[in-house]
Amino acid sequence: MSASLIENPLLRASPAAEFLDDVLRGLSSVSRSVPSKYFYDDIGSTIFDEICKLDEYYPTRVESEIMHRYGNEIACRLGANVRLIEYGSGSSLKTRILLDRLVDPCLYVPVDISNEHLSRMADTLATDYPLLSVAPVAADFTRPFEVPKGRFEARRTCVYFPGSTIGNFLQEEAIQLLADIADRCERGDGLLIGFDLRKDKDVLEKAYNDRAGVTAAFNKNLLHRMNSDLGANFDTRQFGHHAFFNDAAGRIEMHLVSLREQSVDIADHLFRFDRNETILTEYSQKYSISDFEQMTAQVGWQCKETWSDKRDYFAVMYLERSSF
Ligand code: AVI
Repeated sequence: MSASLIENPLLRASPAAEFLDDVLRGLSSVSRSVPSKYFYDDIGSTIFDEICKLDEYYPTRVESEIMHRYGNEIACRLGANVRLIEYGSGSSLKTRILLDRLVDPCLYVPVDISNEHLSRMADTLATDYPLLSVAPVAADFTRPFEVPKGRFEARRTCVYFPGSTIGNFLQEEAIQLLADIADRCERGDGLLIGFDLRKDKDVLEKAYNDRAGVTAAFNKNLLHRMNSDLGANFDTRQFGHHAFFNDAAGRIEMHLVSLREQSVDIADHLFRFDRNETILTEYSQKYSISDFEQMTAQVGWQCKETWSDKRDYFAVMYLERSSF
């Protein structure tokens, strides 16, 4: 079998009109916000890759360590001839650790909102794994999308959702997403998911306030993106990055802070900002293993095994679709 990249031109990421609607709605509400999925244009995805290399940003490093250490056990759990669907594939670096250990995977379907990033990654992967069929899907996985079947019958489907992206959803949204994933699966199909664990506030806050300012640039790229894609006129120097741990809610919150009183025009809508007024750009929920197990059990998932690191910073959980 030769390298196989299955084109899927009908499936496209969310269009600009949706971005505009979401921004106008988010900035018009009393507590202003912009959904964090809009971080990931081509530039934002590249900055995110830089975040993943930072000393302070432990999640990527620790999750990769877990995958290296327990990769064979994890691959055994998934079994041979699996159809692997990855939610939010980004650069698929952790996936390689899994692909290196899986026995004859039938099909790999990376799903990502950033079109350019996705097709570059899928090309490289198809070259590096010549026996693997790769079928990229450019889509917002919070909305319905179709998954190609592939040429060979898979023994089971496994959804891979690494990177603690689940933490970027409010709890009720996370539950809905886990229910949607369950709907796409049959009894016995799998979910392999990585999530960040609750830990010392100082460690958490350092991870989202790195000294080199990469996370600040990631946050502020949202303003650049609204300027370039929506014709907004944010003065990006007049907004600052603010990230802190909200202890009561158990999450990191990331905001853009207006550094002075100012007005911004977006598609003929004028938004006035007071000094110190903020736009919420991201939640990053930190879970305990038992909370996560309970949350997934509500929507038809049964936890089979969990792997974590020595300090209990991060967890990778394997679950199977049970009958309700
Ligand atoms: C993608 N997601 C899991 C990251 C996180 O840690 O919540 C996004 C991020 N935001 C700032 N740094 C990283």
